[in-house]
Amino acid sequence: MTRVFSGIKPTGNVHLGNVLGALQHWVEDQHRADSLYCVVDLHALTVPQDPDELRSTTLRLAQILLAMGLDPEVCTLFVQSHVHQHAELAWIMECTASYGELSRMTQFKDKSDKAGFVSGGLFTYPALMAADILLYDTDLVPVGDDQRQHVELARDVAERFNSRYGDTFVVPTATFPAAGARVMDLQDPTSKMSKSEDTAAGTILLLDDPKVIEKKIKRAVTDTDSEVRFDVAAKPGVSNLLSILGAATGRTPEQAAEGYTQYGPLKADTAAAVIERLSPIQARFAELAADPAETHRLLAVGAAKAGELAAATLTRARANLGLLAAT
Ligand code: ATP
Ligand code: LTN
Repeated sequence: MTRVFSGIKPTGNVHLGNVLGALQHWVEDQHRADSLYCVVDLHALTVPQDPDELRSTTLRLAQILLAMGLDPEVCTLFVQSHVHQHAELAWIMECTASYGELSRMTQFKDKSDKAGFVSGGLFTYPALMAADILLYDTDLVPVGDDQRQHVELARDVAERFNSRYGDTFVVPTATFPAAGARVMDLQDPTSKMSKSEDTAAGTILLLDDPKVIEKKIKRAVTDTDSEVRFDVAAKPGVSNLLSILGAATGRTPEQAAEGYTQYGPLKADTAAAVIERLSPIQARFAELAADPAETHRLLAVGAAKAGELAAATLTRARANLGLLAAT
């Protein structure tokens, strides 16, 4: 059976871009493949975190994933740091990736230009991501467009390791959702909606109140003429609304554009579609948040399942590398 792996960082608040660009596909995929989904808390450490905040954000993110419909009986849901093999294989991946490859990562360039403190981890982050993926003999890695380069690196590193040390890792392939692959900031539709660089008015949070969602969409930046048409280069604001409306209702942006001649009704319908999509998730989240012990229990089951697979792969990698077996 095809093996799928993906991860999400427990930083900031889950937003509509995460939901439409990634998480809703995870929920669908879990029934089609042998899927593992991971709250990648070690990845959050590339920038300094407040410990209490990190703990609660990690738990809350797991609850959001469960609320969205990830079913621990169907897929494997776990927290990255609960499976120690991630950090261990990451070192091996750092030693397999080249400095030049890591230097070419555009996300590192973007983030390091903006950050005051640039950690070593921010630079080597793609090696940890490669470890996440390769530990599980992953075939497919569903990600947003922004992660394309990182998955490409994981492929290159897997191939290099296999050719140096013999067949060890499955070479993964990235997959990208057709609709809503990139949800843009409502106030700045040329940059992506993001957890860490959010503009409050331009980011719709999964747990936003319906009234807030309505207001944010009503105030979304549109374009100077008044034509409703999907054209990302010429009309980024309107195209973003069409991507959102399409992804929230299972259609392409072009299909979503049909019948609209004005921005007002497009915004009203987009807000209604987003609220209808998010409300049931919010209700289920409230139930889970009231019983944290149950989430901890489910995460322990996930970590045990993931740990077994990870241990087998790491043992194989260690042996092929020539690390002396501990007896
Ligand atoms: P950060 O801003 O800290 O990089 P993020 O909001 O991009 O965070 P991640 O945790 O990096 O979120 O990503 C989780 C998943 O959501 C990834 O698959 C990513 O590609 C996807 N994703 C993130 N932002 C968007 C977006 N605006 N549109 C579509 N998908 C997105
Ligand atoms: N880097 C990704 C999150 C991530 C991931 C992964 C995604 C970490 N490890 C493994 C897919 C597979 C991000 O920032 N969205």
